[in-house]
Amino acid sequence: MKPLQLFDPDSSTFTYVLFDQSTRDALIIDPVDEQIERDLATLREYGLKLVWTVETHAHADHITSAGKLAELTGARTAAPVGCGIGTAGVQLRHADTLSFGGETLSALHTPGHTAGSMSFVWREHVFTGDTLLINGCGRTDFQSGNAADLYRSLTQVLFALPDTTTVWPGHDYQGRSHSTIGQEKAGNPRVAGKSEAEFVALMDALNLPKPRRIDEAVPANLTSGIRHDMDGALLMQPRPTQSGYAGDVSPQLAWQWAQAGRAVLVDVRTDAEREWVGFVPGAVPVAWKQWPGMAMNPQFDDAVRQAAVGGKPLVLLCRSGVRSIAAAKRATELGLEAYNILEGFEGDPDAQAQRGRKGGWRHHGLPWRQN
Ligand SMILES: N[C@@H](CCC(=O)N[C@@H](CS)C(=O)NCC(=O)O)C(=O)O
Ligand SMILES: [Fe+2]
Repeated sequence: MKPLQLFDPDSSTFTYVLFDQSTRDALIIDPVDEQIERDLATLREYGLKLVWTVETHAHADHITSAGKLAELTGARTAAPVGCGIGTAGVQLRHADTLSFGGETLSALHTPGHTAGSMSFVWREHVFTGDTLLINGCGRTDFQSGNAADLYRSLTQVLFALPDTTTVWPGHDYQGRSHSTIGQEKAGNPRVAGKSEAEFVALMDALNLPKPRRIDEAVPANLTSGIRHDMDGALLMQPRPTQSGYAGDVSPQLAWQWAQAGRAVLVDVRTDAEREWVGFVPGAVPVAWKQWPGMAMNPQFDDAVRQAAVGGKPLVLLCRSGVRSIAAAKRATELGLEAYNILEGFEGDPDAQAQRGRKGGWRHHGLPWRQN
């Protein structure tokens, strides 16, 4: 069984989709923001249900679509614990596994390109991110990179896999798609037959230009590609937008409005998410299920029309503010006054604190309940 390999020509990035052939549960590795429509179309074409988005590291050259994919498909997000991607729901450690249907992906900590970088093993395949590239390896001159660590990750972790293991890299800049551990061990010009000192000297002398998008990409990737307004928590006046809905409000302001009967809270997460993460008391539950390009959901239209009794404004919340914006736009199209709640509802604050994330409904001292 082989992974689906997808390519983003702008950043030369490979994205991989793995799935269980009978349950159709799928996992995506290193999805690229600009390719989200292609990836959603691929999932539809193969009849797959995305259950995990996984990052090999916090990328410097492109922005991930992990946060958006999670919002649109209900997938959970996973990233290496050492990468500082605080928004990822699961912080992976060496030897951790992720299940999709009856299939298992195993994490290998392979530092060097970045300190947190990981590779992932599935069956007879290894997804090496920017640790091992075909006839090359990731650079080590930025983002906590370290050439000696990379040498050890290559020679002691990846080259310890069976020679027949297929290598699926994070990038290729010369039109190649995959390799094997045996081929790379024998012929990779950066590392084959080289001592650690020789490898470090070679890496130190590369003098590569800085990636074009690094200043924009790294901060965005630390929040799974979703950029929050960090002032959101302090916003006690609605902030108007030009984006087709009335404005953004903080969770506190939304709650104040709801308590005072000035607005109706609408929770656009799915039933499964509400059960899993927690319920916001009094919020009208109506899932926003529209995938890009799909027809509108008439149930949503009916439910929000009913919720806006007496012309009351609606304040919409989801997990991280992607679906709630789309839903607020739709409610506005229906002639309703609709606001988006910044930062959404991420559940257990202790788990969030561990993930280094500051947002979330309960974090703001607002009530919630677990079923
Ligand atoms: N020209 C590319 C450079 C990309 C780049 O530096 N890629 C990193 C991975 S994030 C790398 O390790 N490249 C290895 C190499 O170029 O040898 C850009 O501007 O984005
Ligand atoms: Fe990279």
